[in-house]
Amino acid sequence: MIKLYNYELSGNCYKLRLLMHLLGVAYTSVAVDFHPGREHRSEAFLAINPFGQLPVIEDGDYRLRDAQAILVYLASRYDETLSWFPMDPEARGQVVSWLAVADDITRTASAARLHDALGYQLDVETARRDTHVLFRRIDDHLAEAEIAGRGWLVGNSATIADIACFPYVALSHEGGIARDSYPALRRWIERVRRLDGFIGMPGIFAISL
Ligand SMILES: N[C@@H](CCC(=O)N[C@@H](CS)C(=O)NCC(=O)O)C(=O)O
Repeated sequence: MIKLYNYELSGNCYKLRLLMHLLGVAYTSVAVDFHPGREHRSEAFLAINPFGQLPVIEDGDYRLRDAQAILVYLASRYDETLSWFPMDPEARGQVVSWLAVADDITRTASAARLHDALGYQLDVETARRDTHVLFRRIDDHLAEAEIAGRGWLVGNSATIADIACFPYVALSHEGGIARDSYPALRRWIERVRRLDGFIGMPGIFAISL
């Protein structure tokens, strides 16, 4: 069974829990005391991931770090529908371009949240300003997609691009970043929350249908 090195409040860990639920993939969690214990910097954890970051998974003898890489792995290995990481070369390229945006969202919106929620010392104003630049671009992209009759970052159905970008967008208020000016972004959040098999996390609540 897959083993996830996990911190419940981490959006990067949550995106993996979410995809595994959506795919119906069983997993066990190993709790890592990210805060306040800083266990991700312990010698024992650095032996698992020398980059000192969560998340990490182990699937049998195979170990993989980096949330976006793990989404690619999980979809490629366990998605029988081939829809979460589509095979079409153009769609696949677009999905990967959004996985890179997900990392930008971690560097900005997640940083602001770490500042506000966990007291990290960092330049929160810059993090918030850069988040708004990203949110404006994502909102514009989603608004254009809606006009073309689509509701997702890539194509006509949800992909790992949506799962990768979703958590820290939906948690942005915890970093003092309002989403009032981004109506298409807000509608997209609701669509993700309505996915069959969706689970929430603290700060992101599942809709009871
Ligand atoms: N690109 C990495 C970023 C992961 C990341 O920033 N993880 C956070 C927890 S959510 C972390 O471990 N931060 C500690 C650090 O970077 O020192 C990924 O997507 O997995």
